[in-house]
Amino acid sequence: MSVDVGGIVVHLEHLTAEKQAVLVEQVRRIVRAAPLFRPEMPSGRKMSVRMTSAGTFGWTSDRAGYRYERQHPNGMDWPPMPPIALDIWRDVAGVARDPQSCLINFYDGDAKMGLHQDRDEADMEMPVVSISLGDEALFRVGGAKRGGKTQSIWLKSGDVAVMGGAARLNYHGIDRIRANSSTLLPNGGRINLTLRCVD
Ligand SMILES: O=C(O)CCC(=O)C(=O)O
Ligand SMILES: [Mn+2]
Repeated sequence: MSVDVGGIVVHLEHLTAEKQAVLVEQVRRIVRAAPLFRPEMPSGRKMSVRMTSAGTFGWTSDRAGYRYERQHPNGMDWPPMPPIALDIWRDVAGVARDPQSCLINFYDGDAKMGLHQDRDEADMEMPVVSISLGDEALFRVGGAKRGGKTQSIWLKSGDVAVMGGAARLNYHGIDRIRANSSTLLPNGGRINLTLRCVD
């Protein structure tokens, strides 16, 4: 089943518990090779989310701004995209291209992400596909202009959100995590995978 939240299509329980567990293993392998880091925002404040990436490009940020890089801050190329994430993109994205970047966000119980647009990519015709694993997250969605009305949904483990079409530039963010709401990750927390075409 899917629901529309301010133009963003959320496929509820898209991933079986088994697939979620395999995807977590694929993410663990990536994180062992390309450790999580906590980027600085252009303001100089550190993000509360820790992140890493897989694929040709990884998203990163520091005082110089938001951008994609071909290497992890430690100088290595990003590991290959997790195969299950690629399958999910091909199921739901509705475009012929494959994604070039898989951002891996890790939220502990206190982490959140402020309202923002995804606009560091070249082709806004390409959707953004976002996969939730682990603890539930309160996802807030607005319109394409800051300051308008917003709607919220609790994203659960296995849900997949697609930001495409008119909703591609909608503001969105994570207000909070509901700690211990899932048993998928033994130490709790939430993993979000965000798949995007970059160039
Ligand atoms: O964690 C999420 O569900 C959203 C992540 C996000 O919007 C981003 O990384 O740009
Ligand atoms: Mn985003």
